[in-house]
Amino acid sequence: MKIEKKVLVVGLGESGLAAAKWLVRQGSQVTVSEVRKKADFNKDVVADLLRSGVKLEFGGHRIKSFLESDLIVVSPGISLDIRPLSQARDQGVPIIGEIELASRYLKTPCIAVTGTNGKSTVVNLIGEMLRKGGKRVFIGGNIGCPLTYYIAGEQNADYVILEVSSFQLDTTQTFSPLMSLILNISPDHLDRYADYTSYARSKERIFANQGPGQALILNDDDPWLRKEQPQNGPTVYRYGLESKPERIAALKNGNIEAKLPGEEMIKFYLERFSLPGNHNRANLMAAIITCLILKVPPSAIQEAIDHFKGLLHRIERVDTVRGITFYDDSKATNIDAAIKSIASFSKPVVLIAGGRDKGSDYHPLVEAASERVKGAVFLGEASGLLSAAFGNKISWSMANNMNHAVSLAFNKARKGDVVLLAPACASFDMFKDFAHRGEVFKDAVRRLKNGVKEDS
Ligand code: UMA
Repeated sequence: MKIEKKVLVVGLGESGLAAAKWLVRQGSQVTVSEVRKKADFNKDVVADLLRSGVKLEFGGHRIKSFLESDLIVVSPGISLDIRPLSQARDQGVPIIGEIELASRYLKTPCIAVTGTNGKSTVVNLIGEMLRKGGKRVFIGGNIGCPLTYYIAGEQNADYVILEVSSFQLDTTQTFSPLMSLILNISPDHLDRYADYTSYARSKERIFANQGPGQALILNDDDPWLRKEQPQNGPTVYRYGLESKPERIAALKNGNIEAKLPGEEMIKFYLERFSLPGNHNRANLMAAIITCLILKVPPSAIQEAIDHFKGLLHRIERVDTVRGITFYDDSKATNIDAAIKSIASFSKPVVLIAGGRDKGSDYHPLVEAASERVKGAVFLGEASGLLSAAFGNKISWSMANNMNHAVSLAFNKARKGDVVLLAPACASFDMFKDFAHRGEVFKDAVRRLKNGVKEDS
């Protein structure tokens, strides 16, 4: 495939760096445009890029560079509405993302997973099932490793399993995975999208270029996804908690039963499945269907179910202090994830929430909290919005930092209770990312434990 001559890479994060390095090796004239200053970047990375021939423009976007390019590769975290991009678009300069760029050169069959919540868990579940079935996999995309790093190598996996965000899907044009999965669509990133419908439409782009012979796997319990009927497109497979004729998989007596059309029903046992909540059982169904379609032996799938360890910062048990157990669900960065997180516990919960608001409506969280949440601690930029939404429904306090939040939550809890960090917000107001927030939370729990004399 022909590679464009003058390419502008916008943003020098993970995806921009990967794209710039690969493009320059293919012979493109690459310029990187980045709002931050040169001093904010690792010296070796900058020197390496300059040595390879990449031109670097730091400290702001120069419109001229955008207008003079043959192609713009924009990073997912950058709004497509910034002026230089809209001007370039108006002048007909093609704008794509790193996933679109890399997928044009991808030779390995691709399984793409999107959804508001659960993407990383499902990507890893599918990865484990395929590995247990003897296949080699590459896992990447929004989960952290840009797809470009894979196409830059030998491309020697049997399957590429890609986590794709709505931001990444906004800049796809020809991306057409062998299998695509949409796990759920609940309001998120409403600071970037006009409304929920635009956000949901962005998720639907995952199957926009799929056709016969390709698969689309949908959570039938999700009201938006239930209505999805692609015309002349991929084969659709639906799953949900309750058994229904149109569903390929459902729960039955605490286990999962799955039956592909024309094949025998297969039962998967969940006694050893370590992830809590029905939302994780639904996530598991999505992974099971994917692997059954790929003819992974059911015994390998069951083995992966039995041994799958949850991911960090996703309802991760941290420790127990004086009979109060702390859980880190820092990855619950939106309302729906926080609601599902709370619903995973049968014990009384003290909730720690807050962070950077994403234009969310917090009232559904208040409603869900009324059943199990006995107290709350709010933190970060959104704490005012949260306290206004919660009003006098439950007792809440405001914290200045994570140590303070953990100690306030500990004081509100009693033996047998759970303290849950499920922020319902982004982390970028106080932390580098959700993982950093989770680590700071775990550290605060450790400090608390060290400072508290345990009952004998
Ligand atoms: N920048 C500009 N101009 C702007 C705004 C930003 O130049 O107007 C620069 C920033 O200064 C920064 C760079 O752009 O240097 C950042 O680009 P980016 O935010 O796209 O970050 P990357 O490091 O490229 O990471 C992206 C994904 N980030 C986002 O979508 C926000 C990562 O997902 C992903 O792992 C990575 O590509 C590899 O594919 C993270 C994420 O938070 C985990 N995703 C969101 C989520 O899961 O909710 C969607």
